[in-house]
Amino acid sequence: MKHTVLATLIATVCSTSAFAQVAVKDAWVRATVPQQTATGAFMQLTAPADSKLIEAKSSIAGIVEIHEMKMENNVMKMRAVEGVVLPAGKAVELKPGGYHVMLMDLKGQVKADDRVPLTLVFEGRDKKRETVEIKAAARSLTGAAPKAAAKDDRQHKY
Ligand SMILES: [Cu+2]
Repeated sequence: MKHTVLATLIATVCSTSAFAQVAVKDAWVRATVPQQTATGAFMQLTAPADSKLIEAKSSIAGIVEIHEMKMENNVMKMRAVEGVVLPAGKAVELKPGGYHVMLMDLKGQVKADDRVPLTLVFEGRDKKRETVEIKAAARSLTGAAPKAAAKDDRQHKY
């Protein structure tokens, strides 16, 4: 009986926060070499209701922007975007070759296995903002990155 009560309580608490928060999965940051001043953060976002990733911050970078990478005339180009649209319940991928959180003016080298703090700001249709704090694991370039991603890196000048 006690278990049932507790389980119900947990379910209530969890569903409340799940409803309010955008789920962030598999967040990672590309590790850097010394003197490198910028890198990218990648993750999968699933919003419970239509919303938008509008801002990102990190204590390891002086400037953080939301970028989109696209092939234009066979050249991989990236540009800052106002945000990433997150349709309700649909997982949206921030990945090499697509959307990413650009960390610039880095305060130091990002080493593999570092835990990089990221603050993500989302805005719902009602213009209500919500902030999600995460820690993204740094992964090195020489790690098991997919081949397609490695190919993009040669054209994408961080
Ligand atoms: Cu970028």
